[in-house]
Amino acid sequence: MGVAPAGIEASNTGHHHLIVDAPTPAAGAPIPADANHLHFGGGQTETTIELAPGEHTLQLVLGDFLHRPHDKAVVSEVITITVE
Ligand SMILES: [Cu+2]
Repeated sequence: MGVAPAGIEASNTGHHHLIVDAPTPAAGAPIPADANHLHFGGGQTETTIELAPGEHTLQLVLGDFLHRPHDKAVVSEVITITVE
């Protein structure tokens, strides 16, 4: 898969979404945009975020030009981190 900005329709591309403390987004619907669902619609491939101390889960989900997970979702494992 390649990275393309949101709104750009090209096969086998998408943009990253970082899911924080939320379940894997459902297939076929746009990924919500809120504090738990961060969109990198500019095609960014890195970021810095600040989280409250404690345990958090993180997952990357690639979304298509309309922010929907691909048919056969391209997702990372869910990882758990502890912020001190
Ligand atoms: Cu998006």
